[in-house]
Amino acid sequence: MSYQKIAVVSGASSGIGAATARSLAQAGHHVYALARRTERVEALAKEINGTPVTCDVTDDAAVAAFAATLDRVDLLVNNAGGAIGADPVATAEVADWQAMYDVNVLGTLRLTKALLPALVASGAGTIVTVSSTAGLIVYEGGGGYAAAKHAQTALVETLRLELCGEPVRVVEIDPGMVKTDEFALNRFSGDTTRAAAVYQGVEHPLTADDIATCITWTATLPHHINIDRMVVRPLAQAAQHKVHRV
Ligand code: 8X3
Repeated sequence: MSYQKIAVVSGASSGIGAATARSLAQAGHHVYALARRTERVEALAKEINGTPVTCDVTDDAAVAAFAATLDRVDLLVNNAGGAIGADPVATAEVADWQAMYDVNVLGTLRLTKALLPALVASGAGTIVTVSSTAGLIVYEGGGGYAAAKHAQTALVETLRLELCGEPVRVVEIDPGMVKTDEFALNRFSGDTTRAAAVYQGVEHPLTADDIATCITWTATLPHHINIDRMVVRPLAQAAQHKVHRV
């Protein structure tokens, strides 16, 4: 008997998370759209006929309470995360590093731990974690973000080893330059000039929809195919420091 697959997408209030929720719904999933901002996830869930979940992935109790409401889960997309600040190590704010570790790494850990029993029980589970090209390479001013993203990658790679033999595939998506409404703005505390400079002269930075397409593809392939790691950059970005600007 076929049934509608159940997906949980964190960080679904904007950007890649919201686009992924839409894309997975389009592909036939029932989506639990999870984020801190209730109004946003409610509007999105209404649009895609999904379920809104107000939940902060840095809150142990909130994640556990959410997991307890679910009967089954086929797909978890760990998307909640982001960068805070771009200070050099010499002047870095310890609190920014802690916050980035909490949401990117421990947020992934909390949700993954909480939903893993259900994902295993589904008999064909998938975990897609959105890390970053900053999980591959470092750059000046990106120390705290790169440290968190490298750690998130370490978590994912460890998990894949530990789940070998279980019916859960473990996928990592590493986006490069993606122009979303909030990523750069959050990083620079709402400074629109600094945020705009990130994408200055780049003809086609990736969009949230581009990454959602990649996530949905990896999650809808036949279940024996595990895309370990997908690095996705815009054509104009050959490497972290090699960006074509016009
Ligand atoms: C986003 C990519 O270059 O801002 O995760 O670190 S970058």
